[in-house]
Amino acid sequence: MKKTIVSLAVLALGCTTASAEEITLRGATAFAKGTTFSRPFEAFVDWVNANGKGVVQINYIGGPEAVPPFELGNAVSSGVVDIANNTTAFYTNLLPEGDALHLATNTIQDQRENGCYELIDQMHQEKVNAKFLARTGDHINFHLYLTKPIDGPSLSGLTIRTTPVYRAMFETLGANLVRTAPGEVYTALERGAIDGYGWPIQGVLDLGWDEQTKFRVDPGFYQVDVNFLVNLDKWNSLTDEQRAVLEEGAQVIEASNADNIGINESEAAKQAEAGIEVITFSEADTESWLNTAQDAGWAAVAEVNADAAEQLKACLVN
Ligand code: 173
Repeated sequence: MKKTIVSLAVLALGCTTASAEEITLRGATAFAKGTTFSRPFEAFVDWVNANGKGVVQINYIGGPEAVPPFELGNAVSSGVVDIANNTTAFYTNLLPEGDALHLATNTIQDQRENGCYELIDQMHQEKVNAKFLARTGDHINFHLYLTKPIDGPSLSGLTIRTTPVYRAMFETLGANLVRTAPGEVYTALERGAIDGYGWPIQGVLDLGWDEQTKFRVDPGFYQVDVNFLVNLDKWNSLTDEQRAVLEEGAQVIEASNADNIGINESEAAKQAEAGIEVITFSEADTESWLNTAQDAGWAAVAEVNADAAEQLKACLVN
């Protein structure tokens, strides 16, 4: 009898939550609104707002003008924003081992299949107080862009704008580093305060940096991770139906990561049209460029958390 009452109560409770009112999440992005690395998130917001009517909606409050990029991790962790579009490089204060994510050579679809997604989600839940909902940016490499030419991997004597993505590699190659948010790059170039900067293959023209950029070093290295994070307390308070909308939308957007392969090509063509020349090295120097990227990147993660580095490498690199 007691058992029946308890199950009825559980059922009743289930019904109440299932028919809960529509919830609106506050969303923010670390990148300027309408630019390359905000676009997948904006497509996600549109998808949720179209498919989640009566269930879950997102109020997109904005980009760096609303929350500074390096503060957005704290904002989603504390619940100041409910859902954030952010890259691990901007929240290393909370998850230093997150630097491993851009060292991935496989895709988020592979990571969902091989268990890496759960591991990454768990790390985010424990250290960022956030649900790791989605990863965008697969297939997009990072590059070094310069205002003056170089003829080999040495960056000695150059001052380069960095984020944690490029720090270990560029430091190993001898550069002087200045860490800035993307919003400060244009002015730093204009003033001659930097000789170059790290940035992905996409987005340079979007930000108008082509006006101040003369060279791009090929090949690119690493792989962009721009992630959707949901405050964990908020996530835990959602109904199954609300979560299902967000998870379905996340996977729809992740499927479109494949489009990046074509977009990369058209971005490279646009850079060439804008007068950005490509610098390539000898075969041996190219190999050392790429090896330094990988080795310095993983060594930096291992220094922070050797166990995490080992576990992540096993499922991010194949
Ligand atoms: O260079 C950066 O600001 C950076 O780290 C980054 C990460 C992901 C996408 C674009 C830029």
